[in-house]
Amino acid sequence: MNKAVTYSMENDIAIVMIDSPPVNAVDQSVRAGLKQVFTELREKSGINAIVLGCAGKTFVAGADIKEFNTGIAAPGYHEVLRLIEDSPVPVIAAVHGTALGAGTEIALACHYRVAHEGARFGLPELSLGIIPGAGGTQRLPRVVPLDVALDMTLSGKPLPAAKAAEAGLADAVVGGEVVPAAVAFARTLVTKGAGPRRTREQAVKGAEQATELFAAKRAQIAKTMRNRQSPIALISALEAAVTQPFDQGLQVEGKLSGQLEQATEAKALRHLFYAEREVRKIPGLAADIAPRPVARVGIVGAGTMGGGIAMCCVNAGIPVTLVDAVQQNLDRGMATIRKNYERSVARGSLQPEQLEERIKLIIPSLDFAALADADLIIEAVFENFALKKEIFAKLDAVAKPGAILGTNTSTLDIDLIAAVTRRPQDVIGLHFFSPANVMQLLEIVQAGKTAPDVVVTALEFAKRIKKTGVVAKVCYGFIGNRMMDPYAREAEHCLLEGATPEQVDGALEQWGMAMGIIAVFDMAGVDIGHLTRAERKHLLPKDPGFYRPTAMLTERGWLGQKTGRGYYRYDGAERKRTPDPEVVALLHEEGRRLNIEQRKPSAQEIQERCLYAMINEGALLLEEGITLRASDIDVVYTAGYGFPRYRGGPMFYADTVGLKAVYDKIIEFQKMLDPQYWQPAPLLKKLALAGSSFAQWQAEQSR
Ligand code: T1G
Repeated sequence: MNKAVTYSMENDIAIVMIDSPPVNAVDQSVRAGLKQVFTELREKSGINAIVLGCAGKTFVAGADIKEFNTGIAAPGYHEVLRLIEDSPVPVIAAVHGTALGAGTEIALACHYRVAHEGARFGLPELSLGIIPGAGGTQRLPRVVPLDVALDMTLSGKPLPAAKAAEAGLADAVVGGEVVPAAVAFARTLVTKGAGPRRTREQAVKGAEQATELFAAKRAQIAKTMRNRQSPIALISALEAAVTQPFDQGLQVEGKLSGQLEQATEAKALRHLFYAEREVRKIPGLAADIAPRPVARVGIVGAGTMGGGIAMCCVNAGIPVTLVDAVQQNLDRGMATIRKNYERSVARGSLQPEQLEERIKLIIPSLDFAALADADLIIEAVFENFALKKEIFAKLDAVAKPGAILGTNTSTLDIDLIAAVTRRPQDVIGLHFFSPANVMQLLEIVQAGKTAPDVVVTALEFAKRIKKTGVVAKVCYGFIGNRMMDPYAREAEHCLLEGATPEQVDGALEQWGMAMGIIAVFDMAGVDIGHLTRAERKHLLPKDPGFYRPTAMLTERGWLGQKTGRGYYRYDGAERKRTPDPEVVALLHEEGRRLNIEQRKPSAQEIQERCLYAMINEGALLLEEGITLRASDIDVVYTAGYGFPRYRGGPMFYADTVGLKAVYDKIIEFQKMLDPQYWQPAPLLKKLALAGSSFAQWQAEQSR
């Protein structure tokens, strides 16, 4: 037996255990081990049932993703799973943790499934741009109803054990150790003479609704999963389960799965899988630096951001002291938090008792002294430099020694904020994105004097509150907003050249952005950017057209959704945007007044100008050392800015276009547009002319 898969006997029941840390991902050694053991057990007498379980924190969590780049070495999945399924005695899967991808597929090849109450089953392959490739699309609808199989595979959301049992995916749900429970379950099967229940021999459940189900799902993915191949392939594979015999259905799944694995979409999503784990690794920070304990968090500012951050903490069970200068703000902040949780209860995603537990974890106070026992204090007040400095001076006086002082600023210089304290080493940027209780991204800004263990603590805190923490150094806008500036600058300039807001947003959304940037400005408030730029007027380009549309709308009080009109009009509660001819005429007239050529840029030009300006800024960030890796930029944009995951992030996308093509287009824009904005970043130029890529550059940096 290889060490990845072993078995032992408990009287007439064989207990097979997979042990392949850290998550029992299936690689060649696991498949070979399963083949060897199940072949041996087939020939062994005196066995009446087999239990298959896993050591460690979880049942098989999926195929080893590293194999996608190397190919699946023999024995293949179908050979191994068929061996399990063809066992002459009942095979019972003992499932705990997260049985994802191949994990659920192995469990489906078993005849019965016993799940720990905390276990979850899932087929999240779409999140990797592929479809289940080990029979999942053929076996799942033979165990759960077709509509459940469709929802599980399209959403990729894991199914908790109780719901899995309701659907028929788990035959028993237990509270204690799952392997002994599975052995007991096996014994009952043997006693009652229940033999193998081979999944492939079962009929698809709910096949009679197949036609309308598939039609409805195809319509849904056409709208919500644009530009992607894997969802379409998934429906075809599930359809084969209904229309074809099992073995032919497996072949359809295999063909579709093979086509997807090497497509750009899958490569982009695998890139992000690794990138989202790489962000936690900070070169130069010793791996053994311990995080400081964070048992209580203080938050200054009970507004939208402060309230959202408080929710993130109490959702993770961390008590919060929420401080504001005005009782009315505190009351409004607490009421907003309660209202947000009530919406979750109404949606069924939160139990009423959980709502009260979380609210109880927040102590509102008007007194800064209430922060004295906080281990981490996050300032989340209005973006005003003087106010922030005043607050940090007060925090310096009340916070206990070793407390970490975080600022949620998105644009101000954290070095200068730290300088008003006697503890600059304890000051760090914690830039949440609004709404903080929803958005995944947390930019962790390491100021010049921030201590290494403060960075490590921030990364640990991010994981604890289920955020994706990305470390940045201090510059205007850090990573995300710094790159958003040129991206939005081009979008706005197109409006002065004859394009309309719906053409600009349409081009960006058709390309894959969750929301066009013009509509984003309306949602966030058109004046926000304008006021921030007003604070640094002396640093702005000498260009009357620079963000001129935002200035004009702000001057008129057309601030977006919050005033019922901005670039678009917003009527009714659902805030659906409708074009505003008055704004279009105003901006085109302004463009002519500024002698800007009315070029009416095409959708492709809008996409290239916005995206390549963003990519070029990203290259500057890499050169300046503001960000550690090109893949960190990709994580920032896919986790915090609605950048389509199936394109991998700005820098991965640039590599798929080819840096030489990006560079050549920038040179073309330099001649066609305002050259001050189209100076190629030296790193981009160097890599483009060398035929290299950001990925290669990053790999060389990490050697
Ligand atoms: N392959 C290889 N390594 C993996 C892995 C995987 N599937 N999943 C996790 N790891 C590594 C990860 O890189 C990290 O390594 C360590 O385990 C801990 O991970 C045939 C084709 C299971 C919920 O998509 O969702 O099966 O950085 O930090 O927060 O049809 O990992 O420490 O060196 O994420 O506790 C389907 C992906 C694959 C599951 C655990 N399965 N993994 O979360 O730990 S496709 C997935 C996860 C497939 C079949 C198809 C999570 C987790 P390192 P972690 P965690």
